[in-house]
Amino acid sequence: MKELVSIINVKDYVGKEIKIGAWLSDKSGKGKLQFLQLRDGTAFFQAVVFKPNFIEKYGEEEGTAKFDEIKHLAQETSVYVTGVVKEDERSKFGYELDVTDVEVIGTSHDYPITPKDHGVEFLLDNRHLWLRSKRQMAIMQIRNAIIYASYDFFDKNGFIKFDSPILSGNAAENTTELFETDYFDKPAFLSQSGQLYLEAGAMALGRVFDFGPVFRAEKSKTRRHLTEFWMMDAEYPFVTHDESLDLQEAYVKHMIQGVLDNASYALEVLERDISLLQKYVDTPFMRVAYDDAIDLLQAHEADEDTDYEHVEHGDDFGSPHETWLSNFYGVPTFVINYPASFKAFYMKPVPGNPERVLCADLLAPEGYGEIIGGSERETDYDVLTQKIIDFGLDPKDYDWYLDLRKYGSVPHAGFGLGLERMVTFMAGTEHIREAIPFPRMINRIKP
Ligand code: ATP
Ligand code: AMO
Repeated sequence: MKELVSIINVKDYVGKEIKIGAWLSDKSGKGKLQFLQLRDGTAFFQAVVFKPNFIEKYGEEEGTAKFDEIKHLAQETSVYVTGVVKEDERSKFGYELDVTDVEVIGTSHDYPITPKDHGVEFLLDNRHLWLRSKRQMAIMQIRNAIIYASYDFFDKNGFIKFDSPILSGNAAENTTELFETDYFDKPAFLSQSGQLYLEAGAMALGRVFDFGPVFRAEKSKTRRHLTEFWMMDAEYPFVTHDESLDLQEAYVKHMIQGVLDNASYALEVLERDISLLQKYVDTPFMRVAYDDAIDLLQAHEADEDTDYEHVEHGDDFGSPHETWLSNFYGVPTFVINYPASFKAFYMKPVPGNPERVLCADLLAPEGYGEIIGGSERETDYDVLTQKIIDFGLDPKDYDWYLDLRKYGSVPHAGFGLGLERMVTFMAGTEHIREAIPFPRMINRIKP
């Protein structure tokens, strides 16, 4: 069989006859012409079927029969299409395929997702098919580019991939969003973050990272929350929090550049502003103290364009505050030194200011909100034990974690990036549900 060419590569075959394996996503035309919209997962592309060419090649009877068969192909029929690649400005792709043969592989009937607009609940019910759309293909390609850029970044910066468990005997972040399961008559929890295990990894192997699914029983519906999402977590010893911010900035820039370099077709499909993304790579990120962010929010809360509630120093931000700040700053911005009161137990206090902790959330620009949470970790055994008690947790559950402070405790820091938040930001999508193949949300676990 003739070797198949991926649609994304057809530009390398101008003037040549090629064969592609694809699905028919749409079809139009009349009379002697049929336009086939083909997709193969790498890109979408138009093939043109011209009846006189078929008659010339196969004779009147066979040529007409072949042309008529093509005319009646249903959406999502799978086909091998052979044709000659031609440059054509009228085609959105810049190229077209002048078809010489179409071979049906699998038929299709009454495909539910027609080219008209469908409601989002209908599309989510049909997520297994919705993934075939051009936009969803583009988002998944961006997701892939981010994952590859992440591995590349950590590898180049001396990090080892260290896999933390999914089933755990203790909470990592908070106890309100835990999924509990039965583990041979004892309670176990699905991981909310690999961080605590990564800290053990950092004391054993130095720079470590982990990339895997995490689970949070998020009770509310927002456009930024899933109940199952993928987290890129990193941890490293002998580092201060400022140095950690430098690394996070370099990491985010590396991912953006990776998307620009390796997912340009997807960015084009999504009509993402390339120059804006390039600006984020070329401009230093901002660093703003939490208390300054509160002052800013307070100063603007009476403005016409704000729709957030009043916040006091010491309050957590709500999504509307994050959205506003993230729009205001215009470039990715670290908000640092949040109040200890609503952050996790393992964070180290700011020297001389025990009410604030050495942590940062990275807010993406354009209203996308938080994409990274990170901190310098508490290193003192007694202080950490007391913090665990103050948070209403049982130090016995954390004995192994406390051991890390008993045997050669060192300053260390780390951070976690929510992959789907990054995908949403890069793809410029409205809602996080499109950033993962099969989204899990409060009311949705199927398909
Ligand atoms: P995220 O913050 O986005 O949940 P996180 O795990 O770091 O990630 P927190 O630090 O606990 O969460 O919360 C920070 C902010 O995130 C909250 O102030 C709020 O803006 C938003 N947020 C968190 N959980 C929810 C939720 N379930 N619904 C709406 N907004 C939320
Ligand atoms: P944090 O709780 O801030 O930090 O989570 C890290 C990042 O995970 C993403 N995220 C989510 N994405 C989708 N759906 C959700 N429900 C959701 N919740 C969080 C966000 C967030 O910035 N252990 C620390 C990390 C560390 O310090 O190493 C942690 O889990 O992008």
